Amino acid sequence: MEVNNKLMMNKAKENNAKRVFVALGANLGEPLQQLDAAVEALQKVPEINCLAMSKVYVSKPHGPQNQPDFTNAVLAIDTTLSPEQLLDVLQRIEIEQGRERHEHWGARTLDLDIILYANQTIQTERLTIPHAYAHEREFVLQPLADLDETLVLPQHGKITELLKQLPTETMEVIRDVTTYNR
Ligand code: A4P
Ligand code: MG
Repeated sequence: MEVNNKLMMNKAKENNAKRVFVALGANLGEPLQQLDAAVEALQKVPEINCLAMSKVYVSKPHGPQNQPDFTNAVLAIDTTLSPEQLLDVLQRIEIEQGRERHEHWGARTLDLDIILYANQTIQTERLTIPHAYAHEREFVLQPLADLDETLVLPQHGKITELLKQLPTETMEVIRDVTTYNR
């Protein structure tokens, strides 16, 4: 089903929740199933309302090259959780889905990153929001654009402008629909 951004915006206002975008990534096991399982797990959290999942993309790893290609997507949610509470939930799901941590920027069964939390800029020991590398990653910005082309990354600008500098053609679309998950 196509995403209706207006509908999404109205909902956030109604229940006073924050609109948040979570990046999903995996390159071990069954990556696409890992992403879908993560969305299902997030839907089960009472304080989280999953609104829409972007198209799903496969691309070469940024960083160390001696690892499998990554599967990536972005999920739009509304949540009443604080950024730290949401991070706790994401890390719990990463662990429950068997994530193994080896090297920085290395292979993983599931990586869940908070890309945007409303229009807030956050810098704490545990959290950098917007995500520190979002502005230079086509595998984050293109799925964000699938969900809402008008998004702006605080301090970096419009995602459509940032995307013009990036090699989006190198990504393969493996699921060509933006889906509601309710
Ligand atoms: N942290 C800080 N800010 C955030 C945030 N906005 N969201 C902290 C989530 N976590 C945040 O992360 C380490 C710490 O980051 C967390 O404990 C949290 O407090 P991590 O996931 O445990 O470890 P990491 O792998 O060292 O870092 P990170 O940042 O998740 O890795 P990246 O930057 O996501 O890089 N290439 C392709 N094509 N696709 C990919 O998805 N991913 C990576 C991983 C590299 N190359 C890739 C991809
Ligand atoms: Mg992470």
